[in-house]
Amino acid sequence: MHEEHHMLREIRENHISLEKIIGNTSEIIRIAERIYEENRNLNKIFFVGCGSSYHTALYGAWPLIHSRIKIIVSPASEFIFYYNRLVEKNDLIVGVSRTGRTVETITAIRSAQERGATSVAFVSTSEGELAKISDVCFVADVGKEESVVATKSFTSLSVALAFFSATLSRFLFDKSWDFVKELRKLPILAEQLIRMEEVIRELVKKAILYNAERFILLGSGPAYPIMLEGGLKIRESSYAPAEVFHTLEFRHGPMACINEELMIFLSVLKDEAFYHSKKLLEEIMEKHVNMVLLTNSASVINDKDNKVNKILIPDVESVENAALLSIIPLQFFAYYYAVEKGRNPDKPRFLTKYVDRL
Ligand code: F1P
Repeated sequence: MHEEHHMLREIRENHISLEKIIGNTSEIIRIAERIYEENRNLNKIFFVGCGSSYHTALYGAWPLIHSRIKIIVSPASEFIFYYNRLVEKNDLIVGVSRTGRTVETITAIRSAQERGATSVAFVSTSEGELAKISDVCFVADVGKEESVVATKSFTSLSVALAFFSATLSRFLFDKSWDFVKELRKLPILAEQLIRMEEVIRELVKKAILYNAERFILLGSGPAYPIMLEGGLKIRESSYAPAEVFHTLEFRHGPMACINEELMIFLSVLKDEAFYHSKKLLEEIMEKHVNMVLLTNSASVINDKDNKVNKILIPDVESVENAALLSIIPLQFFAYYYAVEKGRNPDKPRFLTKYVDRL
């Protein structure tokens, strides 16, 4: 029965589409080269998208956020209403969209073009309008994605965009990124996580047993957009409230919401935030909350009584890749939780594959 859902099949295909993207980086390098050559006085870069594609924009802009160039990442709608005023001739706009048909993203690209900006599209099909109107376009070959809920297209477009940003930052500032060197490992590591499907299914059964009805997801740095995406997967496929915060923001209000119905997903990855995320983890543990820890550090907690559910992310060197991989267990969780709740995750109520009205 579960096998019939597109969403499940598509989560299981994450590694295949990642393999295709990583085998096609020369095309992305060509695009970055062209942008660099034709825009020597590049001033600002806007990244826009909606829903999952907005999360891709946030994750994919990360390498450039650490540069001297001005970066503005926003939902495409916010760009149309506010940020487009800031666009000038030497600016670049990057629009992300799985379908290339989302009205806000198309409108954002058009309005930036009218103000003289160069536009790049990251899409998963050349058939949408976005591919046709953009100055440059990268089409990620993710194969068919039939579920309304984006899964493998999210991982592929996110890797493609982050690689593009890292390549541009190499041309512009001679900066190299460790996550780029590790990209080749991603498909195999994704496959390792896909093999954890049964573990996640058990975790969902526990969540049902605990009466978990609400979720909070916490992450920082490049894991923040990934947790945003995990929260969206839960909301879209099961309609359960799933809020997402930057990790330490939890102490600034959300902490008051702890109750028996809550389950917290906390990402603790080995980076600058590690020590502080670990301290928050200990603090939450004292409050006896249902918790799932997503970590690439097996020894992060002393949990002899096995009170905390742990999902071990393969130990890659770069936090960017560890963060990205974390979405796979979250996709499985969202899927199985939805099925347990009697929902059809392929066709969430009131949702369509893309929005065509403003
Ligand atoms: C954007 C999006 C999807 C979401 C929903 C509505 O689509 O927000 O992420 O799942 O179906 O549209 P796109 O611009 O990436 O095609």
